[in-house]
Amino acid sequence: MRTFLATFFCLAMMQGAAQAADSIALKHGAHRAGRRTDVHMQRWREHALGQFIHWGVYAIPGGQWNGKYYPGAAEWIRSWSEMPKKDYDNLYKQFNPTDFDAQRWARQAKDMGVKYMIFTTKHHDGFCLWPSRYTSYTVASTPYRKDVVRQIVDAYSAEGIDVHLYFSIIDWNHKGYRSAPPQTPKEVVAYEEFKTFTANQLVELLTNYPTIKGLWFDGSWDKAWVEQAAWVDSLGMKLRAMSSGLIIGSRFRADEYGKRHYDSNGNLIDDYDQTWERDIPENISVLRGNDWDCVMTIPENQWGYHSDWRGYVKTSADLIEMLVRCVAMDGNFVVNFGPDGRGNIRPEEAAIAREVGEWMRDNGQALYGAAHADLKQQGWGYFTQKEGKIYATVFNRPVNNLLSVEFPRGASLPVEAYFLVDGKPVEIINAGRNKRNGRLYKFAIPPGYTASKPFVIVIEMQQNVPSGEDYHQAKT
Ligand code: JFZ
Repeated sequence: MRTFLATFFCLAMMQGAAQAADSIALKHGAHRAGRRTDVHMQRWREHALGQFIHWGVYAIPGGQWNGKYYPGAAEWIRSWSEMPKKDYDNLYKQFNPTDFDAQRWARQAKDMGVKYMIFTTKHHDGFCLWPSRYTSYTVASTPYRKDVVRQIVDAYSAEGIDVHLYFSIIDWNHKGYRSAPPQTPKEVVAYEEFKTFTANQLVELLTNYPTIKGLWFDGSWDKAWVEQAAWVDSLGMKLRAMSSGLIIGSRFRADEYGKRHYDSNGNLIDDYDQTWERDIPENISVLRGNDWDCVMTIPENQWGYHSDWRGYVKTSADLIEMLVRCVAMDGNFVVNFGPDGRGNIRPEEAAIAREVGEWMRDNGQALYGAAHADLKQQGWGYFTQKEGKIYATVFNRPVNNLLSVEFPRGASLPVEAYFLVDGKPVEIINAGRNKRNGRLYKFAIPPGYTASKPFVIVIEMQQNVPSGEDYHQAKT
């Protein structure tokens, strides 16, 4: 019996793919246990900051129609009862962004400090910013005519910024597209055509733009799509075979039980957790060691260009705080831009890009390539770490000018501390043991030190403290 059990457990473990004892056999769940370990994913992980761009014919009405204000997200205006579908579907005839200059956008992104960008090749309306041969509803049919995706890929790549392509599965322009599963034979045929069309377009994108690093999927929540788990899984494999190292988030496919993002065994589907949309996890443990990104709008919920931003608009200070918070939990933070119908980035966004860029020039070292540091969260800010250094980014300077840091029992200890921006020393005070038998240290900000922005203190350690990797190892 014992031998039998031992053999059974060995076999169960050899099944691989995180098949825990109580897990079920899945054909189309996660295909890997834990994080990817290849160089492509490592590069992505080190980006810290990204840019999202939502651009399409919805930028022309810019959230208004016939003088009426559309209260939804501007890129959804076609679905508004006040928006005649015919009018929307003819907007492409006016698409002529004479001010569009991909190099200008790319330089601005570079100055902002972004390392990767995600560009909408096709949003839910189905309008393609590349000249797809599978539909005429593309930029090639507009007065502008030129391939926008090509210009984006070339200009950003020339600046050393990795390009990922956003692609919506929802396509309101394709006659075979539907949200509910097809029922009648006729509907089945039409949906099959839609599937073939979708696959063709994705293959076309990877063929036309082979240097892209990833695909950012959206609109994959329709029941019709979810039911195609096996087919979507094989499509994903085909795309990966075309592009080595291709990065795909968890918003592409469901498992055969219809579970999205995390499969029926709780394992992350594909390469990173894509559920953090305008939302940041409470703490790193909820991520269970998985890679993730947070995509964030500057206004409340506007991705495409809306001429009239109402409600709270985030400042660069808000975004910098979110960025550091994400990187401190091993995530990337992606800020969205919605250029107008003529191809201009609006002044509010340009100011954000400039201000974030200024901060990143002084402090980016604390974020690029940095990882989570498993130290007790403190109210004054966030920890990141790399190469034996802890970076303490201070957002709430304590009135007594003393920053508390608790090092767990047995952990490496601080050797030296200084301001990142000018190398000026910061005094380290050994404050004895904390409650958990670890060490409490105080880092003394000189009372005369003035800073109008969040600042970083570098703490040189004997060696690295535990990182997010430990959550990963605990899981597998
Ligand atoms: C989708 C789009 O509908 C939207 O227009 C935009 O492109 C955005 C990036 O993605 O919107 C979503 C998708 C998922 C959630 C919320 C909005 N979600 O999971 O919470």
